[in-house]
Amino acid sequence: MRVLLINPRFQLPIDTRTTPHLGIAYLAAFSENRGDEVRVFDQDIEEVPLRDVVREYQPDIVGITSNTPQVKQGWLAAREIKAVKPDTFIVQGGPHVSALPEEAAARPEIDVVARGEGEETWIDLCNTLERVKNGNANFRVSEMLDPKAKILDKVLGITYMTPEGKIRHTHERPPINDLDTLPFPAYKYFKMERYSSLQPAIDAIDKGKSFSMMTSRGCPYRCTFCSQSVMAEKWRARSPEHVVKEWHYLVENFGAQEIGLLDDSANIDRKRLYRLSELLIQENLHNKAQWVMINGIRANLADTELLGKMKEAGCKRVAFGVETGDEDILESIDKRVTHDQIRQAFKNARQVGLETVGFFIMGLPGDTEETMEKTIKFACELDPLVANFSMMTPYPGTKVWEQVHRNGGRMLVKDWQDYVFFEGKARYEMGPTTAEAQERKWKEAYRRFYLRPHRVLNTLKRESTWKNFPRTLSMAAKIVLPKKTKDEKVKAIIEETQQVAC
Ligand code: B12
Ligand code: SF4
Repeated sequence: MRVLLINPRFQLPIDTRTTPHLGIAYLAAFSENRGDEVRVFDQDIEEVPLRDVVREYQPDIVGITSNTPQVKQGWLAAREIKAVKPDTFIVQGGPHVSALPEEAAARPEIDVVARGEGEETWIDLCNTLERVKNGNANFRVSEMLDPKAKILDKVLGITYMTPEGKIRHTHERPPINDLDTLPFPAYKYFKMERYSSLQPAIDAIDKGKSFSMMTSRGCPYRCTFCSQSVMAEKWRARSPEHVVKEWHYLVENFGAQEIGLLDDSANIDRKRLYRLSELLIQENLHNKAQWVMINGIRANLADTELLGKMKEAGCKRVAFGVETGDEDILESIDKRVTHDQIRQAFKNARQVGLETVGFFIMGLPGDTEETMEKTIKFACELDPLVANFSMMTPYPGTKVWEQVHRNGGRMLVKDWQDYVFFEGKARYEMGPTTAEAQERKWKEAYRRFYLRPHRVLNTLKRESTWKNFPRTLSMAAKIVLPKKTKDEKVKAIIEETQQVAC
């Protein structure tokens, strides 16, 4: 079959970099193993219109990924495909539709929603479609969705709307148990030369060959603000040996110079991470590509022995989710870590020579001017190399979303595309957590953290400041200058997306 996988267009209101989508890369690898012809269309970097690709390629099945701010662009893409080729079977997956499957399933341009971890569901759908289409010259997508035909009943983890307008959910799909059975992400379907670098939030060198990797999936914690709609609560890990094989593959086939680990909580099993570090040294990979932890690792499990070995194995930077400087709020968000553990983790990282990133949230439920002040002070005390202050954005499926909707909070964003948190705009307000206080403290946080004299001096001394000078300049402008209006291109995208109901 001909498979088309789409990462819908998306713009962040910050200067952003582009990176191949790992979820799409896994789906592509599974499709390749099934024997399908595969194409990836990443709207962030494509120059040709989607409709031209569909007209020429004539896909049988299209998979569209979507997080919350991307979801409407996903629907627009699906509409464009159906307008060119109405019998295309369109599946939408990813974090947003996993949290709100009914909303997407009810859209006429979406045939099926894949909930949660998607590889097995995707292959199941491809097998089913192929079986139904085989020898059926008059195939119509509605045949698949007809409940009387029971075609989709056995495909676990999906939601769809029947031709009569009824929403059906099949049972949950159990998570993939043995992650060592996963193929490596299939980057060969991506136009690799068009991607800029690893992460917008991290100062990797622009145009450096950087790749993402996930060595474990899931997280056993359930912090109230975190959107955990995709991966199961059960934490599952790849073996260090399997990870090292992929490391070799990225270094030797793609010339990877930098690897970002995207795990939600990479050090849940500290022995595994220690062993991975040992293997990287043994296999001489520690000299080939430096690596950074993109997401926070657990502060309560970050001892000097582990961090020291990671440093020896080529790790450059670790991140910790600090979230708040207020003890009571820290407890209320269920982070299950204490400020002393966080202090110790930063101290340990510094002791072994690792750079640090701290993630902080302004506007957690219960936050007031005073508690946000404590967050700023705590950030300055910990003094990580990078302090990232997000605006609390209640995503569907999170506990904070429920709190806001049940406890009389008020969402200040109406459109899914505005569910982004790197912009200094409050996304909700509730009780003492006013929009005005959130926005003022967010701005103050950046100014006070980064404009301290020793920070300015350190920034000027850093090599990456000068290597990425235009980027550094634009970041600095964001801290000291008022927000600029969005440029014409961004405006056009926003207007286009506003035509789709949220
Ligand atoms: C790396 C990352 C980024 C990177 C790259 C994003 C990207 N396009 O890959 C950057 C830094 C750009 C980023 C930005 C943002 N991110 Co982010 N990001 C992640 C992170 C840490 C890893 C993503 C990943 O690679 N996962 C591994 C792959 C294998 O999983 P996956 O992509 O979800 O795909 C699987 C399933 O979802 C499903 N699936 C997905 N698509 C499809 C399609 C089909 C057809 C099928 C069948 C299945 C399927 O199958 C896949 C394989 O199992 C996740 C956390 C996480 N654990 O996933 C957050 C996460 C996705 N991000 C999140 C958020 C909120 C954002 C931002 C909105 C933040 C902001 N700035 O305001 C922006 C959005 C920007 C954008 N362009 O997408 C949330 C999403 C919540 C939501 N409701 O949408 C997450 C879940 C973090 C969290 N726990 O809250 N992010
Ligand atoms: S914030 Fe981190 S530790 Fe908390 S639930 Fe999300 S991934 Fe897990």
